[in-house]
Amino acid sequence: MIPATAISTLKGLLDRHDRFVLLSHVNPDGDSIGSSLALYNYLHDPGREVTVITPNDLPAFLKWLPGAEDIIVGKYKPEEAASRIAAAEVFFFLDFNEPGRLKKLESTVNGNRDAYRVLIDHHPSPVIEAGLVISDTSVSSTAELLYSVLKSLDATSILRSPVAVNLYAGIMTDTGCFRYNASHSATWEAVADLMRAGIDINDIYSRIYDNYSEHRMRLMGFALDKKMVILPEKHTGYIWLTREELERYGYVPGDTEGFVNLPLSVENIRFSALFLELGDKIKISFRSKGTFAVNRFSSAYFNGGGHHNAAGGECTMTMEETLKKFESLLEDYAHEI
Ligand SMILES: [Mn+2]
Repeated sequence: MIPATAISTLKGLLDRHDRFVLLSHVNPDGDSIGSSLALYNYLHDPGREVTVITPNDLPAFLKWLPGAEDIIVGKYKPEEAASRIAAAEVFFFLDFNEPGRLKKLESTVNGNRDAYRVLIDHHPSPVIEAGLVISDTSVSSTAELLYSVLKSLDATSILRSPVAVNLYAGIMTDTGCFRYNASHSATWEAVADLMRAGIDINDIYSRIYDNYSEHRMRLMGFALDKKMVILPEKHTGYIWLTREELERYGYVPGDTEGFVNLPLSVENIRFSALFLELGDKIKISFRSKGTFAVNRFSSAYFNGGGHHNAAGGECTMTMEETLKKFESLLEDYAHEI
């Protein structure tokens, strides 16, 4: 339940202000884009200036979402992003709670001290300072949390298709099509409600998941056949891809989306990781099933964090050293996994 005081604060902000900037995190995923665009479509009104800004580009499989064509990508249009941010009266931070995830936009956002800040997120331990914090780690996704917020603001709002399609896309992608973080009945009640808006869930699924490039499918085949390491005694599996291998398959950001989950489909595997050589670092994703807290593991050893069963991290060592470090840590953690 969203506290009544939060809803009345939001109502006041929407009544008093006209310029809203909705901020998404770097490498935006389905939840951050779905949430931003749902709120964008909800707020959209001739009397208002509502802008969705992302630090870098969104993956191609999200570009069809209603309103996506209006998103300003900071990396491509830094001046336009900066002027909208400077003019904003209200910022919404959606699906992240750590200011560094804005990358270069962070200092621009911090330059506007007058704008009211609203945080809507489901990650643990928010560090963004905001006048209004709507944070709940028990929900499946920011989109589900935003669904409750919009429903409390105006019960009919979510019955508008552009809002409902985006909320559904956020919930669907953040739960891996309802395979994880979807064990609360409230998630399914939200989905049932969104379906009453007349959205076509098969079409949304297909546009997001049956929309991969040929080279991405071949990269996945290569990763599974040649680059997946399964350690049955450690209940762990991981995939590692070097820069050269990614380039060979014409890698573009988003291509490895979901790869980290693949080892979890192997019997008795409860902990999985994906190591990608990107930029001057090894970017890491972790997933687990059950009690093993990958966010704590990542923050302790790989400079990252996230959720209990899904986290990110990074390492400045070489791929070989990173994998060696990871495998030696598994010795210590085998009993917990
Ligand atoms: Mn999320």
